[in-house]
Amino acid sequence: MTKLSIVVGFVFALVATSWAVPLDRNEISKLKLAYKPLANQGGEDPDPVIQARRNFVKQMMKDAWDDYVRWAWGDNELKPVSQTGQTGGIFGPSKIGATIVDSLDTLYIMELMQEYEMARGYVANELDFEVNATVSVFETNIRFVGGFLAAYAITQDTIYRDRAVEITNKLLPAFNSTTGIPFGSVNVLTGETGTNANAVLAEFGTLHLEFMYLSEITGNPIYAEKVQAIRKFLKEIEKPNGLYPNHLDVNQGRWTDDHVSIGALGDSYYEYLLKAAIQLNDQEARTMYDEAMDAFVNNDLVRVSRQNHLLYIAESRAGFADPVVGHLACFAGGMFALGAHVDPNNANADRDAEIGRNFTNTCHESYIRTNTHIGPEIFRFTDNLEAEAGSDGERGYILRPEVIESYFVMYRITGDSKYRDWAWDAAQAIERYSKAGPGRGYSGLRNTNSLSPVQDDVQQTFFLAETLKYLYLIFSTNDLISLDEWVMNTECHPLPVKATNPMY
Ligand code: DMJ
Repeated sequence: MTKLSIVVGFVFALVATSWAVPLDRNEISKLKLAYKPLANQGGEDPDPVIQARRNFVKQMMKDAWDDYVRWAWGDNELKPVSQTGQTGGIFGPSKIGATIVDSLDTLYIMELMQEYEMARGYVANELDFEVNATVSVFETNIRFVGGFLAAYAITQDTIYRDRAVEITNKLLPAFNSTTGIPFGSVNVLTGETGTNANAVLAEFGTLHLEFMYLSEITGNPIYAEKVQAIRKFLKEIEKPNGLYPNHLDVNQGRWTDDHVSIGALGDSYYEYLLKAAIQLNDQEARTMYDEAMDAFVNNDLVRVSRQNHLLYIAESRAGFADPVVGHLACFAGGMFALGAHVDPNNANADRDAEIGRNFTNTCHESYIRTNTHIGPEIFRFTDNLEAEAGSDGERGYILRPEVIESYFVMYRITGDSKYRDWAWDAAQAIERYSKAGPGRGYSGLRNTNSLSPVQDDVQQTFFLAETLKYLYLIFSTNDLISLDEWVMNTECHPLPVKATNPMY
């Protein structure tokens, strides 16, 4: 048992013994102060091979971070080939250090403390949200709000709570639609939302974990009210054949397409239903999650390939199954398995455990069938293709985490060492083909089948927030960010589970 588990256990025992009498907010604060922040808690596996792999991943993080610091400090992303910073895109023309905020908890968990202190200093003294920029509400929530909240939860440093409040308040004007479902983007200086009312399920459906926790730690109910209104709307709206289309008009309150996907545009909505159930024992969320997963199965979207019976989850267009899977969808292997693991008495537990295990295997196949052993952005199932991209345009890799994320969840749940081996194979491939040069950062690839692939010259922030954190944790012992006490937001920022973690 680690020191962290002992302290958590002791504090939790204190809470549990006084469970019969509700605690007031002051008493809870005292308990939270007694909780030792997560630092130097080990998590080191006794096996020297695993230790070496973990150290290797830590060095990857150091290289990615150091190169960003050297060439792009304060910019949102590093261009590791050009050795310069990149702004624009999801955070508009802002320079708000997205890589720094997304990296805070990874640096802390990996005990890169000098680097962490530098990142904290930026958040405390340099980061300025008073910029005339239109940002994605979803991306700002999962990377900035989620990044701050996880940093707050694992360090108890209130600077992160305060900055989470500041940026979330700047997102609130986005909720001024007829339905209360937020517009996709908002100007953080003026509060203007633009006129595009067509919103994405995976965007307005991926706010719940952060907003509920923010209300808890501030005592301000406004954030919880916003996401509870979204939940109510989605619970009540008619879903064709039980399926959620990917787009909705936030003023008219009606679906605007008939495209359904557990990958791009839909993905993290389903993830957050399950994770809200874990975070808060939210039974309504669990029921909606179960109904959504049943709909994928009952509409014949969970299929097997003709060649080798590889299980995959098809998309649906105009009521017809489209046998295509995006890299983004590969998080769902871990999701199905986690859903079965946390609720073993659920009527679908055996089915979902099987889907989780088999779909993770299929995503692994998409990796090992390329020449680089890095999987493509899109893979297909036809008479001629099995878990392979259909064109060069589908063969890119932008440092995404989802396949490694499912390996991590499967390893934590099953203890099967093959998931560590698969993760190691992917880590070595990334080191070999995505590294921009010795000691430098990492880049996406244009074609995962080429043995000398062209690099896309972007080091995505989620590489440091997610891909490297999942790799580090799979080579750590299970008590480092235990899944009994923490639930990962969709950007791999750990948030406390209310029933077991005194930091909730
Ligand atoms: C991340 O920002 C999150 O995981 C999100 O849910 C999906 N896309 C990227 C990574 O691929």
